[in-house]
Amino acid sequence: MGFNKDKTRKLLEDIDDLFDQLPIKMSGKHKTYIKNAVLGPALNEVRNMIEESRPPVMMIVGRSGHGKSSLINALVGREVAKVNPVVPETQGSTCYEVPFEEFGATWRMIDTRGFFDVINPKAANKEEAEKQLKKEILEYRPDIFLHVINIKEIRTMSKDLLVMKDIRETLKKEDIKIPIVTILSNVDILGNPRVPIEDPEKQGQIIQGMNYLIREVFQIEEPKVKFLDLHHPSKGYILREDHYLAIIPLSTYPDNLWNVETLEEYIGEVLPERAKLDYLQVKNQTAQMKKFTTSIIKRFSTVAGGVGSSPIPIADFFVLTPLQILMIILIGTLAGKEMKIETAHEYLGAMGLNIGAALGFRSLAHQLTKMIPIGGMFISGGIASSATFALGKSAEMYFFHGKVVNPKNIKVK
Ligand SMILES: Nc1nc2c(ncn2[C@@H]2O[C@H](COP(=O)(O)OP(=O)(O)O)[C@@H](O)[C@H]2O)c(=O)[nH]1
Ligand SMILES: [Mg+2]
Repeated sequence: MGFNKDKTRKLLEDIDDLFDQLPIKMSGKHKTYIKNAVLGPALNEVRNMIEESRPPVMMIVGRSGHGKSSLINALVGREVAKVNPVVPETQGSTCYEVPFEEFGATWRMIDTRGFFDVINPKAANKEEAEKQLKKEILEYRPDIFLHVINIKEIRTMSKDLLVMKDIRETLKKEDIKIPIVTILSNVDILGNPRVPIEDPEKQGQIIQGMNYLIREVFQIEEPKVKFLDLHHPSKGYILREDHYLAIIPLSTYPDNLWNVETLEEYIGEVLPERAKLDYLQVKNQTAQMKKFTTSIIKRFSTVAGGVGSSPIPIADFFVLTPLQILMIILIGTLAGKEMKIETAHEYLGAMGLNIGAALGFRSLAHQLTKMIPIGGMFISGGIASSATFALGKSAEMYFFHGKVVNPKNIKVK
């Protein structure tokens, strides 16, 4: 699974070779023209998507003992940061490079250990704290801040929250928009620890905690606040006018995890495009992944449409097949399949085509043309584009939802 960079390069080379091997009846000059006009842009698109993708960088701030390490472990799904029941004395940030080998992905988690602890709660050395944090921000360039606050202590944390608010505003002036999520940890031990988190009274306490923050600390009017989950207000708030500030209550206690998935989804939505691939592959979020798929299908159909509008009359649908095979494999990979030719085999087999196990790229191309509705003598841009679009949608239904729908039965607007 996953978009390993080496595998991607190899696949793109194979696709390029495939085009040269196809028995297309046209002169070398025309063939080169079509290759540059059709395959070139698609290969570049994929190359950019993969080459430019980079690990997401998440910076975790908050006082010692409030649950930073526990949060890192809950997000990553295994223990990477040491959880300390006793407040440690060491200071300074730790950057965890977290590999997910099975997905070919990496995350960068920065634990700003004890950073806020230098602020004396009585003396107002807010400035010093801000200066230090800004230095680290410039060093690590985080995509998101996760500010962890033990929900039981929110009433004494307004200084820390305002430091974050200030930092956010300074950055905004420089046109740097880094989302901040205020995490309210330890909701499981709010009130009576024995009572389940779903208990109405506990839910009420969670909501009270969030309301306190928006009213008293951030001083936001309630109409500007939206629920992250419409049916469960306790799962978190987000600022309606400014998508980049959210409050999410959590329990990261390993035996009693609660609401971590709301945070995971929110992160998936707000990360910059380049950092999304490494994040979403690990978190396997179908909704967000489908956005990638949608844009790939659109791009590839547009590129295919270029065939029909080329000055050379083309009677051969073969010219489109390398592009389409690549598209099928990409969609499969986004849905968690391996990035290799077998993924395209699997799809065509599911569509009822007789695909032998040992078939190579060329035979695959032959089979593929059987699925494409051919409209007339020459390929028009419209047909090339809509056939590619329908094929992409069909592959999406298959890989993401396990549905077998022939592209011929897909209506293209
Ligand atoms: N019950 C409960 N305990 C938590 C939660 N988050 C952290 N803890 C505990 O609080 C202590 C400090 O947590 P840790 O993650 O090391 O905090 P850090 O100092 O901010 O990194 C540990 O004993 C954790 O097990 C939570 O959501 N619920
Ligand atoms: Mg820690």
